[in-house]
Amino acid sequence: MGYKKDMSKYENLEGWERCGFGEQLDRWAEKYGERIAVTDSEDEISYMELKQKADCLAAAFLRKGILKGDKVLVQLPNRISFVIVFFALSKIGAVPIMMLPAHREAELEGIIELAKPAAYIVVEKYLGFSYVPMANAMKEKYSCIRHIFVDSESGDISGMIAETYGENGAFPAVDGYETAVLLLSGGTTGVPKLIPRTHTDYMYNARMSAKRCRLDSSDVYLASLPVAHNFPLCCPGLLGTLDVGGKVVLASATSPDDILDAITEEGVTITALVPAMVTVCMEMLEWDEDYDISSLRILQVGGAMLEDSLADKIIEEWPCKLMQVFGTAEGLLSFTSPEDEGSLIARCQGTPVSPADEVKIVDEEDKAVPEGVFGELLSRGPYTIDGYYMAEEANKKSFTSDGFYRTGDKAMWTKDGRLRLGGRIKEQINRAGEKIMPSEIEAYLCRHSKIKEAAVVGVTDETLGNRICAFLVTDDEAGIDLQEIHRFLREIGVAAYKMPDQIERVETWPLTSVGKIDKKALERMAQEK
Ligand code: J2J
Repeated sequence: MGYKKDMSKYENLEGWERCGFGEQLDRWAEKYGERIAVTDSEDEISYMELKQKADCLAAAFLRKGILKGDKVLVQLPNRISFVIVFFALSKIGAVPIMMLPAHREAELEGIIELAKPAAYIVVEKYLGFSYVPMANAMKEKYSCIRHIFVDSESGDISGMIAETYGENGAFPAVDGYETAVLLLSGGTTGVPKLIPRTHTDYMYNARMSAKRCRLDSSDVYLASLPVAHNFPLCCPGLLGTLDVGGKVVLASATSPDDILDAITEEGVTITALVPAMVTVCMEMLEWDEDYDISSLRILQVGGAMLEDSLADKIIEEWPCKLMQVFGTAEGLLSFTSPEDEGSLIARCQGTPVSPADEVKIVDEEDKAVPEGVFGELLSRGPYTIDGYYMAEEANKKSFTSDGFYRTGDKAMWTKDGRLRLGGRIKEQINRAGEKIMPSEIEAYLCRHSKIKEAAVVGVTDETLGNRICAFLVTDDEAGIDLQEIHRFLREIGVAAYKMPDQIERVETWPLTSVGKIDKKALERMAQEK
């Protein structure tokens, strides 16, 4: 056992509250009543209704045998049912695992083997994909999954809510220091990792983010990234907006027209995007003048390196404040402030959102580096985890002995005391904000009969940040093309965002002085093609 965080250390912090999300929702319902809490492309729901429906669904989950502490895979897109499910599970102390709609069998299997979920909640169909056969196959293969609940027009979730309507279930007591949610980590190794966040630390995360954004009940927050991601869920996202009595708009897909339509129609005041999305939205705005984004107060941009030139362009062209957001699902958040000068916002990722965040930037020997020098960013604090879920070995690598999380990111302190990120130290591909472990893709590729060896690298790409390039040693003269690789990866159930964008065949590997595959050399080779 490594370092264990002492939660009592944080009890005097403003915004720190030992309370579950279920109880938070009850208070919000009392305070904000009939105000609209959430809208999606089909419906809207008030705070009071949200509480009532979450109560009904919680009672139904209990009745079906979901117990406190059970893990539940949740794979729902951005729609109101996601929010009801989240709070219903919170109310009974069951723990949602935040799968993305893009995940397929390969990702699910890793997570199921790790967390042994008791149930799996899926949408019936989304973006042309039917989830029920996949869910059934998982239930068939893994006996831990006792239930599948389907969110459909006619189906389970709404039926379960209707069935228990008006029932006032007694729910198990939930302590704020218990795990509220398991988030997925981008990770740097081949094994999937889950991030356990407690009710208290996650609410604190939302509140400190909301405070930095000066969020209040007049705000309309647009979630266009998949809301299972930490950024739109809690930074301040859905949870931070509900806490202040604002309105959350859930966009059903992350496309520029959906985003710009929602901003125009809903009077959105704040939204969160990854740099790649900002670029396409700007292109769209250039040739379609019907959009009106004048309601925007803050545009949060994070999840991947924001080029200086794009930051300057946003500041010049968007009618709102740019907020640079450096975030990790493991905890640490660092944002610029709405009051900062534009020139400063454009060149840094601000300061940690909590006064109790401890941040260190260190060299290879874990010694602090001076201002202006890049090193690895480490963090510890009230809402940063002290370990991944059930991952003792991985934790030894990802945390220092005194509990600092090693982000694997290169960062420096600027002369005005701000953080500036400078890319990755540890291997990880960041494709339009989605994190991809090269070793995971390499393992999938090696399952193909024609592929003998594979090395995957992230290559700098103007729109995506990184594109995925796979170098292959094959035993087939005729070779293998990108289409065949995609078909194969789809067949074995790999999420679409992990598909290589480029493949290159090699006969031999360039090697480093210690005899490892020289990935820097591969990156250069891929770039030149
Ligand atoms: C460079 N790299 C960044 C930034 C994250 C808000 C925003 C993003 C995430 C997120 C999040 C970056 N510049 N501004 O959880 O709440 C890269 C770093 C980091 C990794 C974390 C949030 N903002 N990154 O992206 O857990 O490499 O969280 O370590 O998915 O994204 O990824 P993730």
